[in-house]
Amino acid sequence: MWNSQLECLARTDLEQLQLTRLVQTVQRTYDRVPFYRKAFDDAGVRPDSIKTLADLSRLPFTRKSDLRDNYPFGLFSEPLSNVSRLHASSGTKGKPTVVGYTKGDIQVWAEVVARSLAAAGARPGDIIHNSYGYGLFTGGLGLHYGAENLGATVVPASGGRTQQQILLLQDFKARVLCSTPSYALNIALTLQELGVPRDSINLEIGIFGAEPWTEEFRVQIESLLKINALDIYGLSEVMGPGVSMECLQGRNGLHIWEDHFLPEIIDPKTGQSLPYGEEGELVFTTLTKEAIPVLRYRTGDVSKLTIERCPCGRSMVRMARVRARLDDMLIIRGVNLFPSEIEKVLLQIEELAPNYQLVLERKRALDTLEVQVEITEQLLGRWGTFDDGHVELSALTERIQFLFKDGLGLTAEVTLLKPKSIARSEGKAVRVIDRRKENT
Ligand code: DLL
Repeated sequence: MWNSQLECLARTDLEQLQLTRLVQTVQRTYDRVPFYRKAFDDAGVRPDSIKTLADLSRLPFTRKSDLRDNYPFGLFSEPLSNVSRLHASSGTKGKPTVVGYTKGDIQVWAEVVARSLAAAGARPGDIIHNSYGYGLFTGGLGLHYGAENLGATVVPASGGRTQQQILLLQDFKARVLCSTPSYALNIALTLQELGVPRDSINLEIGIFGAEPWTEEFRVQIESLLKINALDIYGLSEVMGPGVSMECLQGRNGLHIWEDHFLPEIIDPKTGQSLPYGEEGELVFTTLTKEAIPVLRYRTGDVSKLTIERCPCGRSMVRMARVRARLDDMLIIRGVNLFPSEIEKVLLQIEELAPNYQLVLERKRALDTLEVQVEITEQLLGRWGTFDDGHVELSALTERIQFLFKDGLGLTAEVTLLKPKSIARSEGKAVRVIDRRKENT
């Protein structure tokens, strides 16, 4: 354990620490950020009326749109002269959201990422191959500083140039791979295609996150790469990677580093806090952030919390693997579902590779879904050729459609593709292609 004193802190002491830090954060935001001052005044909440952790629920929420509306630096609580780094989200759905870090913030970040790496079984002296993108995305530098803090040797590979990354994995003998799960799959499939023997690489641990992935995906990656694959979570608005991490002993939920990030689960419709064990939207309040603290930030991520003891001995609450993002919910002919539910079905079918895409279209005011998925190299080898008239192709398509209907109540068109038809991920995978706007 990287910091057993804090990671195993008795709950009463932890809650006391959280309260002290919450009060400071509330006062800091009220005094320094006009947006928060107005939000407090509008809600009729005085900062000095926050006396217990339960008072948290009286504070107003912060949303991604608030960061965008105050673009770029409007929610900062420090002058830029004290901000030593900026990161931003990709901004594919509008203006990017910009976040800043003081030197102190970067130290805290390196601490929580070092804890996360150690929880996954990484050790000082390890070689850590970091394929998260470097740049405005928080993944690359976030893992980088944490790995250096741990005392590891980092290979700052970033995303892409997969064949070269494989050479580096073979020659430098990294024990730990940090990447998105979809990029890890890309590496695994490229290894197979190049005929690289598994024992020419030394990987034992994968630290995968930044996008939703299912337990079924984990099983596939673990068996392809012969490693332990563990889940790391985070978001730029709260810090970046290392807000929470699954531990090697428990492998069942991610410990939230609660001395820095105060979690809640709320009902996304009513905003009411939900008890442990109930699924809802994950909300975070930062407790130590200096440059851009956030109060009750609505992540849009669906999860639940548990306080049950973990075999690793850490006292910090765990969040369940993120099931989906609320805005990724699909509504197909009256059936509501998340892409991860489709992934679960697809990955149970041996003949299919874990490469898929969901294409949404609008035809005569109805939303339709086409599931495009690759068959495995092994199946192609058995079939010899791949053509539309292949009898087994239509039998397999029907079987998948039946499983969708039976398990999810979903009617979807299924298109089977040859291996390597879908562009391989180099960072966050693009799973959903929404053509509905083009059709209206
Ligand atoms: O993705 C930070 C990160 C980098 C996390 C590297 C883990 C590893 P953003 O680009 O701001 O930050 O995207 C944050 O990604 O709200 C989730 O929807 C999703 N996400 C992050 N980690 C996971 C995960 C980084 N382990 C958004 N499982 C979050 C599922 C995840 N979704």
